[in-house]
Amino acid sequence: MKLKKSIFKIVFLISLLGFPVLGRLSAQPVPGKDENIPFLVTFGKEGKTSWGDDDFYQIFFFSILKDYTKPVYIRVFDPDCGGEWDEIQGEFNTKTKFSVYGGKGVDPEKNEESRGLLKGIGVNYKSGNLLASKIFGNDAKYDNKYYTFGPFNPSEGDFNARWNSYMFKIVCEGISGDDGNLYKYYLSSDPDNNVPIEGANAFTYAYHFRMWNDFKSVAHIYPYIDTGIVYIKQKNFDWDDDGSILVVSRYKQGIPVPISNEDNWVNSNIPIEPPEVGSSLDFQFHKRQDDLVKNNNVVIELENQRGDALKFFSSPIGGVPIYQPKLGYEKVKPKK
Ligand SMILES: [Ca+2]
Ligand SMILES: [Ca+2]
Ligand SMILES: [Ca+2]
Repeated sequence: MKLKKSIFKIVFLISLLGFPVLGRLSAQPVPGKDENIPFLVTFGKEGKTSWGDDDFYQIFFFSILKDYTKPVYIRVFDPDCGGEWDEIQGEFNTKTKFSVYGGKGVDPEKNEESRGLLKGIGVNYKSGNLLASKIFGNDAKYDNKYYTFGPFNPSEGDFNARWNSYMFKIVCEGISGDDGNLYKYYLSSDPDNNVPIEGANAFTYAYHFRMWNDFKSVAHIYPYIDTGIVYIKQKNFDWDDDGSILVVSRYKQGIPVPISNEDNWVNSNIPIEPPEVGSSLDFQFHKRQDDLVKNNNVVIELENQRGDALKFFSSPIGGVPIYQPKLGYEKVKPKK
């Protein structure tokens, strides 16, 4: 038992240091295991954008390899807005709608609207066949618990040949009220437990998340750099001037990017080098060390030089990128 405990400790410490943990091809918790993000966040649409959600909805995609033919479930942790975890404004009066889509129109590589980034009248990010939907208010029945959507047959998804996978989409919308709903997802083969599905993954194009209320905590998100990318434009929203955001990769030791403060977007361009193509970047979110910024909600989006949005994968493609000094050297500029 003691040995087991120390092995666990070592693995845990290694994972904190950012080394890839082996045997982890199947992991569909959202946020992902390596991300160190406590929750996704979506506010009711009567909320203020200064609380950290720019558009009051969030879209995630799940991909399931073609060979997997058993039923799948999408489990939502703490789907209600009230009780534990959630961010109260006045009283809890927020209603949140979760909707699962499959079929034609879901695949965001074929249908740009499906990504949820285009704004304006007539834009439909709810494309595809609605497979299941439920509205949650302040309901103790679902507080600090999972609600399970499904079963879904993987072939009900939208097939994408490039990834050899069926795609599903889950949309979370804050349809009324002004509180922040904090929640998490898990793509599972079991309706009552979190059982990973081999070869599955999850991704989004606009990541809305909550930071830990902890000085030492570093959050990570992992965009994938596809072929043909020369530079990327990063956009971060409502970072509350909370420390620094660094970009790490096989080639970059840590490049700080300009950060947002309150209710604003800050953009900048980051060059991409050939050794970075076909791997993931590690966007690291380091909290400031003087005053603790509490309940920091933030939004991140990326696009390439052609204005095409990048995916953030919950399980980084190619694993967590580790800086390799032999490839080059770029010094971290410490902030403050
Ligand atoms: Ca409220
Ligand atoms: Ca919640
Ligand atoms: Ca914020």
